[in-house]
Amino acid sequence: MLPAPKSLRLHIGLFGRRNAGKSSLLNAMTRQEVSIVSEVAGTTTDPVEKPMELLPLGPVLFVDTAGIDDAGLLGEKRVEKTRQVFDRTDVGVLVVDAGRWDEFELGILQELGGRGIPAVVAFNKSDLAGPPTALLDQLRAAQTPWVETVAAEGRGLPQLREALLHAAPADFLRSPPLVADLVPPGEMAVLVVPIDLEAPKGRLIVPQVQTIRDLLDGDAFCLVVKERELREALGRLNRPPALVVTDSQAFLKVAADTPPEVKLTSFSILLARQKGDLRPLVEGALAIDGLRPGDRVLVAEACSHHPIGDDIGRVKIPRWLKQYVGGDLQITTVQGHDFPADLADYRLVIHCGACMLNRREMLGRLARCRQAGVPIGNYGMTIAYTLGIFDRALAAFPDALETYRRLR
Ligand SMILES: Nc1nc2c(ncn2[C@@H]2O[C@H](COP(=O)(O)OP(=O)(O)OP(=O)(O)O)[C@@H](O)[C@H]2O)c(=O)[nH]1
Ligand SMILES: [Mg+2]
Repeated sequence: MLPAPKSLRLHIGLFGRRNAGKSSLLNAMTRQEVSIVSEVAGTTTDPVEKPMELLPLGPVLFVDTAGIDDAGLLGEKRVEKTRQVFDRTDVGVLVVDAGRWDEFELGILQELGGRGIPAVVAFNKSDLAGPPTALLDQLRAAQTPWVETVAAEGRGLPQLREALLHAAPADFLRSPPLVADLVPPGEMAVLVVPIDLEAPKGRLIVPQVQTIRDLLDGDAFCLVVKERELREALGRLNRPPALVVTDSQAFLKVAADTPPEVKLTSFSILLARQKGDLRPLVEGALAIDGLRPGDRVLVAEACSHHPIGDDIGRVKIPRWLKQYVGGDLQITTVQGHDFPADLADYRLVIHCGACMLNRREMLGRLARCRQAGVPIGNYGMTIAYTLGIFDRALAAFPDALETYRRLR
């Protein structure tokens, strides 16, 4: 895969007075010595650019700038260069020096605000001094997000990452394709849709409908069958489909009835890719091996459907996990927008495909799990893993498969 071109990266500009720690923050975020750091005010003169993959946001470009409280002739030139950076900034980070706040800081916020650029305030050197409470009240009233950091020690960086995720403009978080990239125009996908007790009367559920729509948008064909009819339906095709997508509850039967050379995945895996990122979810699936009887597991479901019968989140996944672990587990289920702020007690989180969440919210949950050091898996991936068909379920996604091979 080619690295993302610069133009597609979220440009994050670092602004603030000289010596506030802008370059130190950049180096801490990238874990590299990208910019020169020194106690001499005015160390950075020209803007320094650094592309990186900032999880969970994706490809970004940091732009470190010269402090713009500069005086003198050389200062004017630096200020001019820094001003140009505003023109290409998608999100601005105002780096504040040990709580020091006057018209410079206010001016930067106004500059960003006037251009409609979202801002995050990083109160750096918070080991020396924090922000005054009156200022925090003002920021709160203006709905300006802020975090406290100690760049030199890497403190506050996960919080800064999450604040950047929330501040990023919506179109940067535009979702990757659901399925159309996996099925070329003129090729066929077979969708396996069990009609069980939980299937709503007279209609299909959101992931199924969205998959059909995406295939049509991509000029592909699609054939929709129940799991019982799959083998017969495949037998009637005069060439194999490009992809079989199943409800993950029918994974085992569908894997048995689909020829091994045909790519196979589940609706919840397709959704998980579109709404989030499959790579951390691979780690989550592997973490099942580390579960022990008595461990706490959080099952998170984005929709608020009324569970009946053998509900996947409440009955089936808990049952499969307990069988796999060989003992009881303490399972908590949350639905809708509920997601605990404190994840520290959980050994594992298992999430649905998140068709009812937007990408920002799902990426935020991935970030929160990462920050808490708690692995997060996905319904379909968990089921595929426990059934021993993980390779097959990931075959359509080279990135995720690569992560799996590396971690295994
Ligand atoms: N105590 C403390 N010192 C810090 C922190 N972050 C940076 N510093 C120190 O502050 C000084 C300035 O850091 P830089 O990263 O060069 O600051 P800058 O904002 O890039 O400065 P210019 O490029 O001159 O505008 C250096 O001596 C850093 O080691 C922090 O969180 N706490
Ligand atoms: Mg600098």
